[in-house]
Amino acid sequence: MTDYKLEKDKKIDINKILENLEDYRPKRRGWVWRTPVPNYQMHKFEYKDMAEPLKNYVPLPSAKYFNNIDPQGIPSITTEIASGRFEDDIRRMRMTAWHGADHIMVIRTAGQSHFEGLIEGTPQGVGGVPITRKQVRAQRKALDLIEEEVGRPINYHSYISGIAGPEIAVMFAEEGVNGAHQDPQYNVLYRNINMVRSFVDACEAKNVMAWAGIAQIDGAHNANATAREAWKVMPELMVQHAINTGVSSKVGISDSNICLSTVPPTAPPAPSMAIDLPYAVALREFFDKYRMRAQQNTKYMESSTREATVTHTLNLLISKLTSADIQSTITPDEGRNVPWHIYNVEAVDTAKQVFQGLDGLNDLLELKDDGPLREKAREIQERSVLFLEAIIEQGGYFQAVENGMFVDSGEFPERNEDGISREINGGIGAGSVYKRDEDYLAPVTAHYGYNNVAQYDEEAVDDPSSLIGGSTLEDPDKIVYIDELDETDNVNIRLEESKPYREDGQIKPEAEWAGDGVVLMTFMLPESKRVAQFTALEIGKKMGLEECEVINTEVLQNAEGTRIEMKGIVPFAIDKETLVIPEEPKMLSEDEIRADVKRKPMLLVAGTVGEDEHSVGLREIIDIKHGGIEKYGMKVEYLGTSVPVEKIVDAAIELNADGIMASTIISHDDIHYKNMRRINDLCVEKGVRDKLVLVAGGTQVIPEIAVKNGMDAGFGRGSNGDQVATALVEARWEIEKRKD
Ligand code: Z97
Repeated sequence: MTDYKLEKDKKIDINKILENLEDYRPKRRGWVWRTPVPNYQMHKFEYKDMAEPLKNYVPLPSAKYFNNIDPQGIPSITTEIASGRFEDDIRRMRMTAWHGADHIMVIRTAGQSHFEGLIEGTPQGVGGVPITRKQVRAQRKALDLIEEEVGRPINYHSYISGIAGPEIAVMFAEEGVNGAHQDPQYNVLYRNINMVRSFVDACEAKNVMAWAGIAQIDGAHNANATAREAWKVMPELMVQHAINTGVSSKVGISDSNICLSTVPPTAPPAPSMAIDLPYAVALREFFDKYRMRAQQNTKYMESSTREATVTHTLNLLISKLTSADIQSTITPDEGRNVPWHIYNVEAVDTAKQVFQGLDGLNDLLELKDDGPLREKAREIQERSVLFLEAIIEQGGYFQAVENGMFVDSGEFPERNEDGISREINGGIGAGSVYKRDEDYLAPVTAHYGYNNVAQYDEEAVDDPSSLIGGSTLEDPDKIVYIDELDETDNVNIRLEESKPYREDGQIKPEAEWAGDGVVLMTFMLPESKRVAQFTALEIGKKMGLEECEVINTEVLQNAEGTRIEMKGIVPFAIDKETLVIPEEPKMLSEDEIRADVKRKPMLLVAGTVGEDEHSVGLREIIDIKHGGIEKYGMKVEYLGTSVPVEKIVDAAIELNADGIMASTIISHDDIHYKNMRRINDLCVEKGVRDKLVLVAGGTQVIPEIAVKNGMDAGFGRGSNGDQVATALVEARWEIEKRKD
């Protein structure tokens, strides 16, 4: 445990996370599902499919119209975070948790599957994070704090794959990891690890996972991403799911912790719903006891976030219709391979938004019981049964892999003969599996298979680790904690370098690492694609950006224009100390303004004054269509343009108005301020200044100078109706106070 607590307006302190890490023990073990709250009442709505809400959160932008509620759907929401520096990822975890993520998946550094054992320390990774005890412990500790802050358990996840799978499983059980990919077929097909070794290791690893309550996700999504035509592997995917599910179940993982990693096999412009929905239905029917982790299709994901988000949304509709249990989000920019903070948050928001919007859908619609949906689902199921039979005919799984049955791009039973083939006695770790001797004894917990404990102590048969007074699973003090092994590649060195941006008030833009300076720009160039790309780079250079790279190009029309997204690095930092930040204007809420107008109607006289014909700004402030003050029930007598100052004051007196709203754009010879002064002076002369609220606006108006010239409030460029309404109500309160 730790005394350190997060404060919502303060950054998480990575130094505090690293402090006394050697003594840190995780708060809990095992996967936690969200708690559904049927018929949940929030704001003015009754939700059908929502889980318990968060204590601290960032709602969607439009939540401001709905009392800032942030309903949380029932599926857990996954975000994949791994920039290569685990310390920076911790801040991203906190940001995504506030947006609704409760399944944080850490992608591993390239090639960790081929590491013979555990890695130690905190080296920087490539395309992911090196998974080590120190890194896992630090992130779990941070998540223990973050889950307390948001008020919901957060599941932490990485991979139990590769040649060191069982060692990683034990480390994950010791460190409180809650979910993991574990699928021996991944080792075999994608990492060329020997198949016998992989299945033996899987039994050991899954047994440890069962003990620790770690949810297991399979690796079938990789077939989808690898096959040339991903929709054709549907029958095989069902078989891959079945094989892994079968092993997990036999080893003892509970049904509710066995999750299938499913991916809709197509994306537009394919007619995706007609193919993907029957597939999801077929899966649900075959594997109804188990959980579905629905992952976005990455095979057909390019660098357009817009396109990726639409595919994601279609995928989410399938998740909703088939009740997925975990919704993965990836980052919608997976196609660019730029794992940025903003994209993780965006993707989590997309999933959250869709589940909010689709609440109650399954009460409104029903999937048809006949027609193409069922026919197609049935066909996929039949093809998968044929696939399974073909495996058995060939002599079993190992033989079928050797024969290249898997990841063939033909739709079974058609074959393209381009599947991945591995030899039974080949691959990494071949020949490393031995039958245990008769007197084999391992005094450890959650160990799979033959263990002759009885030869030593009959009483210890069900608890072999009692022979040594408990293994590391019972007695974490027995864990050997290694801090750092590499003096040049570790978190302390990186933290020293990024200190100015974390602790010393130097502010730089950030995409993934503290102080990386990366910015993203979107613009249109009225040129063809290649001309636009090279022009963009020149523009970046002239703007003073470094290492510019065009990361997305979309043609608007061959000759007329191209949409460019470019990243670059800002080479300077801004010192926080030098910033002059005016106090934030306080705004009344819509309800407060409405209540005051209801209490006492408000009438205003308005016009552009002097010789000024520019009425657009004033109309924006008045008209309900543009969010003007009319929407609060305020009445406005609009006198038009170029209204003489005397006329506007006389009209206010005659109508017994509450105030005057004067607008001027022209600022030559300070005429805008002179008009304000004259309005004020006339009101004083006529004895009404203490009865009328006076406000003035215009693009050149500086609020403080307007007040100096006799106004109650002034409004410059970018002001809106809400601000003016707030000022009017508050100024009228002042008048009433003075009268009392
Ligand atoms: C996901 N979007 O959801 P190494 N084991 C399995 C995997 O799928 C992966 C690894 C291990 C994806 C993430 C791809 N998956 C990216 C079943 C990777 C990675 O690279 O072999 O050391 O481990 O998982």
